[in-house]
Amino acid sequence: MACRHRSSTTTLARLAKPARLSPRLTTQPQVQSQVASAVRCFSSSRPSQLKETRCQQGKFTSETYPELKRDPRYGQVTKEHVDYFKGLLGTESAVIDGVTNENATDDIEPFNSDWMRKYRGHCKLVLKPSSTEEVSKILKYCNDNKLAVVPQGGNTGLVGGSVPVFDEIVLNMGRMNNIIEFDEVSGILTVEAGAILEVVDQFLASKGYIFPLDLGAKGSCHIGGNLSTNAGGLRLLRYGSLHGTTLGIEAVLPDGTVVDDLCKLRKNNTGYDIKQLFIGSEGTIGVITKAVIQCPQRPKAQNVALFGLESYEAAQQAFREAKGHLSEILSAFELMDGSSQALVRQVTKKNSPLEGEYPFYCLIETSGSNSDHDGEKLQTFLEDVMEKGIVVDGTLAQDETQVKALWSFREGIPEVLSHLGGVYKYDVSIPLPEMYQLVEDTKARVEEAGLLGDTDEHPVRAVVGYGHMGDANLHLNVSTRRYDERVEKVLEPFVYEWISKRQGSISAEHGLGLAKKKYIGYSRTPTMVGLMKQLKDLYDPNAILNPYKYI
Ligand code: FAD
Ligand code: 2HG
Ligand code: ZN
Repeated sequence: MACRHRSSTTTLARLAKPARLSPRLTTQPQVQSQVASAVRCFSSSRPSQLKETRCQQGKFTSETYPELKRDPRYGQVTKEHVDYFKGLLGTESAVIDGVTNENATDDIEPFNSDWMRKYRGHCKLVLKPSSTEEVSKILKYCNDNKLAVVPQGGNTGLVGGSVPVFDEIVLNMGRMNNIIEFDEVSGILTVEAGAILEVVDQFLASKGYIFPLDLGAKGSCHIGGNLSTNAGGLRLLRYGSLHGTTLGIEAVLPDGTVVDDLCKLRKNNTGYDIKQLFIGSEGTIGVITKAVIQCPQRPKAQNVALFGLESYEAAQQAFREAKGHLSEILSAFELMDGSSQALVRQVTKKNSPLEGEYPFYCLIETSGSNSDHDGEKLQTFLEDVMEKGIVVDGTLAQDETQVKALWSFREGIPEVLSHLGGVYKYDVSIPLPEMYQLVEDTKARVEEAGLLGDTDEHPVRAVVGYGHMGDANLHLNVSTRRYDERVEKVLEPFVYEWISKRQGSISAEHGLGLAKKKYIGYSRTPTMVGLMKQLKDLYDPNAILNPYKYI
């Protein structure tokens, strides 16, 4: 796909120390006068393509966590129920029936297991509605018959929230994938919840707009899933959170009530902003069926640079300088540590884009409307950080292929780690000065416990840190050869206590799901948790939606 139209280029010849830039990629920033579609209009991490290489799906969640018991309040799904759903949804493909058909197990398995292959349910019935009316009828019937339901989007969630624990029905939104309306003047998009993020973004690209969220799972995740997790992603720094860019929502409550708040106004101060409750509630109070999103103009000029740095301190200085020099055109500031990059190189067999190896790397993206202006700003920034010795080595993408290549060293990390075995993931917000210390302290703890090593008897292969430094959001990933209870015990609640002591958040962007069910109290006061429970009881008095998860 042709993503970039090149016009003039400005060189980095004025750089004080151009020789320090890697010779493998050229020293000219990519600038262009017009970009018709996404600069990164690819999905480097299409989860569905990778499953074969990952660790085999093992235990059921109910075996891993024997303390979780099936709630006897819920009914068992029977043939009679299945007949009702088949009558309602009509086509065969809309109902995957493992209740009356024993041969359906293989078809149901992808809906039962999560992307990490860590959580696995016992669901026997998958429903795929094609309209809000069908969602409403399904939920009403389930509520009346006390059948538990797990709403599911692209199933790329990383906290075990998108798959059942026991025999909950999976309500998969994949058939509700229409782009309903787009206003080319205001940039306001109305879309069904099951539309895939990348597909929506490509549509917007054809209109000169961009979706305000971008993340590595874009080839699979749904807009409804993005809203339900309040996903943050790679450009939150620039476009803000979905709490700000979502103008309207349509959702169905567990009793079948359709909440139509498909507001297309930027300003609407008429009482409580109820739609915000659905954003980030992880399918526990309603099923999102449609959304209205304010989409920004697609940037005409985009540049990506990758730097090597000697310390975390230098990374912080580089961020400060980047904000100072690049301000409104800075669209991403990502951090990767040397260990994460070593694993990327090991698995992908790709050469580093820089000459040497560094303890830290930063990826910077700028997005603007005037290529000459952006090029100039970037050049001054680069000169500055190199002259000051903040950045030791750096490289600037020159064309779309290089842009993709540089991003792949960041976006590819989760995929590479999952290829190597199990991963204990901690997605946390910590004030920047102490952010990376968590990785070092965790590594020391795992080492002390004798769990980290190069040989097979050590369950832990590496402790790595990377993430959205521009948002003070760290991804601490403990890469293992296999999931091992001893590792989890060493990590939890240690990591959560560490974060709580620093007033951080135990879930920056992925949500709580099942993984952090027990730990919400490390980031929320009893009063806040109590208010959440009240809301849950109000919206879902029979607790049929996404049970056993954080609330
Ligand atoms: P699912 O995984 O299917 O569901 C997630 C949760 O939302 C579940 O609790 C589910 O019950 C609920 N849900 C889904 N759809 C609906 C609906 N229509 N109504 C109500 N509830 C619903 N996340 C980030 O924030 N930033 C990143 O940068 C990022 N990068 C990722 C990279 C990779 C390679 C992977 C695998 C994941 C990444 N994620 C990231 C996590 C994940 O992609 C996001 O959380 C995403 O928003 C989930 O969308 P989904 O459609 O896959 O939802
Ligand atoms: C990312 O930023 C995602 O790449 C995934 O949020 C992080 O896998 C993780 O821990
Ligand atoms: Zn992330």
